[in-house]
Amino acid sequence: MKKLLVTGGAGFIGSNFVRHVLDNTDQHVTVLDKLTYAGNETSLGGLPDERFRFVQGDIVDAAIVEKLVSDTDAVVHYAAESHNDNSLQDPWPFLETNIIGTYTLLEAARKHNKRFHHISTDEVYGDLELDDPERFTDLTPYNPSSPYSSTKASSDLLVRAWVRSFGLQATISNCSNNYGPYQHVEKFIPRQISNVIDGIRPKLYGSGENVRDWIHANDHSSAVLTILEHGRIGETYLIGADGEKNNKDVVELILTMMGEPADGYDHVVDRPGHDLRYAIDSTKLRRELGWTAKFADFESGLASTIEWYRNNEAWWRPQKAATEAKYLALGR
Ligand code: NAD
Ligand code: TDX
Repeated sequence: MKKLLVTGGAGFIGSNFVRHVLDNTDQHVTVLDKLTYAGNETSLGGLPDERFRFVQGDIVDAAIVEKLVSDTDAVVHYAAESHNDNSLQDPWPFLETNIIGTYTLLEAARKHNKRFHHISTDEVYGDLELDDPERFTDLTPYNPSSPYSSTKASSDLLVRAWVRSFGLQATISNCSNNYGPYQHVEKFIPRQISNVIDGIRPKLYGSGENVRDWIHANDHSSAVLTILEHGRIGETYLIGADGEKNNKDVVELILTMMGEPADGYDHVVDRPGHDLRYAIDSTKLRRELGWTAKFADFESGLASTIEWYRNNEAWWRPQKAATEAKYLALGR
């Protein structure tokens, strides 16, 4: 493969993957991104012109999708509406982008017989009890809770159907919660870091007992490239780095690392339908494809993420006030 089309490459994880590919391979990358409120072209600054191209456009637009897919060797599909809280306020953009957009890409990949990798989430499996000894595997039944996760589950099922019915050369990955630089300040970790910088007390939904399985975005990117290059067609790989932590512990860690008292946060009204716990068993990816996480130490990854937000206020500042205004209206 010489040419990759990366959808959603101006977002948090997509931009990380683009940098990872350009740094570690000789491939050429075209990004197709609508630049919604979540997209930021400056996340792709300083990339080599001769191997990188940015196209602003919508994955629901069949004409632009077909043109770009016909001119690539493989598609890596990150573009999505990605925030659970937004999906509870207005589900429609999630149906449009996550379902119709994925369908539009699949049809173009089918017509032009292109390799396809679909990026998805562990949220398609629903949630686990805190004491459940089992973790999610690719055999766990789908049981999504939110409009966001149900549209991601729908998109996964479309990919599976295109593999089985049309022989599409596709793989799927379902990853746990990512953290790292360039994440929108609507998400948990950057919201709390930027709150502390602004002298606002961090906001914990409900009791804060909810567990997320954290992985650094750099590890997600290396796993996706491994699957794209070596994954078996038709297979689903779960990506995780054994990073389970409850939200309360993460907030307290952020406060302590930023020199504030560990109890300097507020409990706010819970998210409706809030998933209790996610946990990934990534044995298949590790054993079959030999992938390992390099940034598995959460505390040092968090410290460098805090440092990045301190040093890159110009990147996140334009989004902060509007994001907090939306949360204020929800009482969160
Ligand atoms: P993000 O919201 O930061 O970025 C999404 C990007 O997609 C933005 O650049 C946006 O402009 C673009 N986009 C949205 N709608 C589009 C459309 N119709 N056409 C073209 N571009 C469009 O999201 P993220 O956190 O980087 O997530 C990327 C992918 O990874 C998503 O598919 C998400 O479901 C998946 N994922 C995320 C996480 C996580 O922890 N953030 C974990 C597992 C999987
Ligand atoms: O202010 C907050 N306070 C809080 O307690 C926010 C924004 C969140 N939370 C909680 C809710 C979750 O339990 O923190 C946890 C993480 O919240 P989010 O960052 O919104 O992530 P989550 O809902 O877990 O979903 C994320 O991981 C899976 C991504 O946003 C999804 O795109 C991905 O699929």
